[in-house]
Amino acid sequence: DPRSGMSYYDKYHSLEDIYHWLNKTAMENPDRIKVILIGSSFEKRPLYVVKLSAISTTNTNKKAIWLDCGIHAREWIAPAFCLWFVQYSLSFYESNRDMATILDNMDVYVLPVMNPDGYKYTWTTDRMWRKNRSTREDSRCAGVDLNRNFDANWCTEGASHNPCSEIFCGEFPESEPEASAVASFLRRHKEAVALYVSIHSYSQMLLFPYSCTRDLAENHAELLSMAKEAAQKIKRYYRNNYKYGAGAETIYLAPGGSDDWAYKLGIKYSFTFELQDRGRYGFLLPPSEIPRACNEALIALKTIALRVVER
Ligand code: ING
Ligand code: ZN
Repeated sequence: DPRSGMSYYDKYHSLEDIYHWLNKTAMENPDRIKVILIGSSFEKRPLYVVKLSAISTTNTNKKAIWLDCGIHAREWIAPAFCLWFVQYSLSFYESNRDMATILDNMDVYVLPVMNPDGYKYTWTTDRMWRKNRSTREDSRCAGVDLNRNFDANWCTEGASHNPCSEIFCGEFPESEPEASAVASFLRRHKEAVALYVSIHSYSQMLLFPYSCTRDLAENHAELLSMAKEAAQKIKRYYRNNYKYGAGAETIYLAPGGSDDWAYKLGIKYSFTFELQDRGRYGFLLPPSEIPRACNEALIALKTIALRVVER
């Protein structure tokens, strides 16, 4: 509705809308965007990744950023951020120095909806659904927690073997097609991918490995200083507080998460952002809060990406 004064990016969109947006955005920006099909979901929906690049590619062996959103179905602000980020990158490459520095040095792979079946289900049936929608013969409960399905201390304390649990880890690591598609893509591109970022909500935190153990990551001090700088910038520009730290000590023990797995694969800069809010609306963050929530995440991502470029 043009009278509302809101843009496409200030709203939540259905899965069909997002697929349409992706197609349209790719068609309108053939020199900047490539769409890559990395696999399909349990219900056979395509998993599309947007590869964002600078137009002039004089830099041959470029590094890359991986960004995924919507691993958990009900966290609607996450896909909204991925769309926001793609649009921002396309619009502000020319005018924003930081964005130019990042894109001149790194391509960005964006997976806007990692869990399309679950996302669809939150629009049609159960707004508070978290997992994917896979089924199994031995249980009437559907769904695996995709952020417990990766091979990082898989299904130890902080995950469950019970299919009815919200944190069900699945039959085995990467049993789910969505997790397997992401893991396979990252294994194929691990030489290039220098920064892994996964977007969740809610609780306003910038997390990094490990979540699957209380041990500290080998470059813990560096990850901590990056997350701290990002949190300080959010506070300075948006007057909002984000906690930061290793997952296990900052939020809870959670094995099988994607950021821990990516870290163990060798991607030494690996983060999970928990966007707004801190519980007032929780997963039901109103659309009016999308711009601010996305700008906060954007400033954190830019801060950390710049540090990775400059390292
Ligand atoms: N939080 C994450 C979850 O999967 C997390 C926290 C981060 C776990 C990193 C593992 C690794 O539980 C939400 N809100 O989903
Ligand atoms: Zn989540």
